[in-house]
Amino acid sequence: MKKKKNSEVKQIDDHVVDNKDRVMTTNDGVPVFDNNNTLKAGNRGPSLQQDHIFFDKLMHFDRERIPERVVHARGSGAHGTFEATADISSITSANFLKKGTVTPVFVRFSTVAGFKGSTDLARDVRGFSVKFYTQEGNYDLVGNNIPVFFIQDAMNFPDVVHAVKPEPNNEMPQAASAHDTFWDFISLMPEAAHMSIWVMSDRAIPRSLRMMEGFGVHTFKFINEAGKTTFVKFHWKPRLGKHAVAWNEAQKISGFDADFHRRDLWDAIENGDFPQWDLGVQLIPEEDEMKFSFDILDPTKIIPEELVPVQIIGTMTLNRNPENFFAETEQAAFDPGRLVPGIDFSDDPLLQGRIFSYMDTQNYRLGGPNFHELPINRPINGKHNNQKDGFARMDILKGNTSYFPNSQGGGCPYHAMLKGEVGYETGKQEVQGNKVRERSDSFADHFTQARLYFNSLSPEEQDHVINAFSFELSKVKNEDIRKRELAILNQVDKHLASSVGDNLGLTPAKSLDPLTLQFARQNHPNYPIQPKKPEVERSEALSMKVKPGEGTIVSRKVAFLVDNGVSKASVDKMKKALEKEGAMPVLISSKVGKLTFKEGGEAEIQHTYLTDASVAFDAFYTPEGDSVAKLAKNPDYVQFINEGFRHCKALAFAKGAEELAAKSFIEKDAGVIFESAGDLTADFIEQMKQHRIWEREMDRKVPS
Ligand code: HDE
Repeated sequence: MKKKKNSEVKQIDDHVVDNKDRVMTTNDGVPVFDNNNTLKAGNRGPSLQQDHIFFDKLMHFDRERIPERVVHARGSGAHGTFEATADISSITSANFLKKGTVTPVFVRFSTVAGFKGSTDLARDVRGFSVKFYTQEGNYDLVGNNIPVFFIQDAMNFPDVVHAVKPEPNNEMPQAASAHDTFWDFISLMPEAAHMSIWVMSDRAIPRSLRMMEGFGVHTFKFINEAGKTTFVKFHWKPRLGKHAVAWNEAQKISGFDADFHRRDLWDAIENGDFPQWDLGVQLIPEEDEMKFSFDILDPTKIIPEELVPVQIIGTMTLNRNPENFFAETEQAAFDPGRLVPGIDFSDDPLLQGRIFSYMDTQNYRLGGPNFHELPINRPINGKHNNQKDGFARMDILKGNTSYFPNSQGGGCPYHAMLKGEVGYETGKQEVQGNKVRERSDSFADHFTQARLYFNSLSPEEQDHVINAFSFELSKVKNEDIRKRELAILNQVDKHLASSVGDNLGLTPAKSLDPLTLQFARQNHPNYPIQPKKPEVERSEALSMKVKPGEGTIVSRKVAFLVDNGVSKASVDKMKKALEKEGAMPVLISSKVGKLTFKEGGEAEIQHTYLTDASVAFDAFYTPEGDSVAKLAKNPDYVQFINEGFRHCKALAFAKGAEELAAKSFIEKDAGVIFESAGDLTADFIEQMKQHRIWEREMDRKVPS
């Protein structure tokens, strides 16, 4: 793939090592004569202490591992660019947001709870970290794919993480929140109610990293040239729409391809299907800080788009895979404290706690304070200061002055104010108050927005939330915890609580559990506090259901279920139509290698019923031909289409293959397209655009 040489790419390329046509050397560059045999006294004798070449190799190997991230350990990264497309210069002085400016970025998506090698399809929040290499230094927008958080104050962060991670005695379960310690914590923290409904919704099992939204979560501040503050919430809106898999699918994908999301992102970029997101902002004038029924500093709250619309200010395109996972994705150090002029923190107490943690953890994880010098972390505009030494220092500072002020070094590096240049300036803010460990009662309404989210979902999405809570709480062994959580759900929505209760054989209590109340009163002595009337009770933007007439099938994978003797004409007709819409047909047959067509000629098969699973595809097409008789006898084929049906995906059958539907549980139904009944290709594409045919799910489950 042709590489675009922006300054970040150049900075990385300068460090790329290519071993092609090179002799192997030690780490000191000494050519290695024999890389197979250690030095021994006689060819059957003991190894010699003087084998420096072997020690050089083993010493490096022994130290290849670094601590994985304590959270968000599992991640996938990509390079790209961000282009600012709107004039917001009256709101922020941020240089990279000036209309028309193009800035290199590196993005890392992650799950939160699982270890580095865990499955991509865990039910979990996804991290959405973006490093902008701006001309005024690096800016990191370290967000998630869910716009709210479990807790309101940074003090509770290690606790929520300990609760969700595998339990400390037996280190189980991996990458899963369905266990006692997590729900014990959540059921004692009513502030987690809102986020827990998001995590139990389809948002927590995205179809693709390319098909999820991103959120800055906290309220931040924009500062303009005159020093005026505007509060801001950040949103990433995916051009491919927001989509999920079904929970039953997620569990199976985890078995078939634990790298499902990583592979999908990698392949899309390699294929030139560059994923794109628009960056949106919700702007709140400083004077309106206290205007809403909720506190904009509370990270368990969204600002509904109906109240403050999202304005698009730029587009991000990911167009280059890393050369090396460790050097780039693993060593990338993100830090929400890393701001550029024109952007500032708000007083959100969760955000304030993050300002310390990231720098601290990078120092530990990357082995000392010089991690900024790793190619992936270096600012492209250069770093000039008097900091020096430390493990693995790479910059070689010229001259004999490393202090300020100095005269010997010409007073350099000088600070921006001395020459009237732009430097980072914190927005002015009047601050008053006693030193206290307290929480504002404006943070005490824990259920109104949880209800807003649940009410904004379609009936199918609500059903998924109910099923997810039922699954998770069924896995909880302690019945007191189940009851406590049910009581919380009952505060949110009666239907939600009673449906989950039915599945657990429990009747939800009317009020919060005394233990939950006791903990809530530690933060708010008068809890529960009468909530303010919400401005909106439903927000369309929160549902993921595709609206009629919308939707795209770009980059969707369609399984063409074939075998030797399949009709080329029947394959090609559908292939052409799908490729025109940007979808990806994939031929699946009984073995890899050559596939012979009915009309003669061959195709190369890379995917088989053996290696691939129905859950990895978005839709299914069975072409006609002599293959039909073979497929009729192939249980793996029948499993493929049954499962596709169960997961509400579109299925198309060419005229001569229609009888195959009857071999499974599939009948004439929504999203099941028979060529004899209409326009095969157009109908198929129309159904695929909806992402799923959810109506089929409610009452037409089939075994698979
Ligand atoms: Fe993080 N978080 N976090 N977090 N977080 C980390 O930093 C932390 C929070 C998020 O792709 C760690 O480099 C505290 C909210 C992402 O490399 C650590 C608090 C949001 C990533 C850390 C929070 C996030 C991290 C672990 C509460 C959404 C992955 C490794 C006060 C807005 C970054 C690391 C990447 C990673 C601390 C809460 C997002 C320990 C103390 C809220 C996307 O520093």
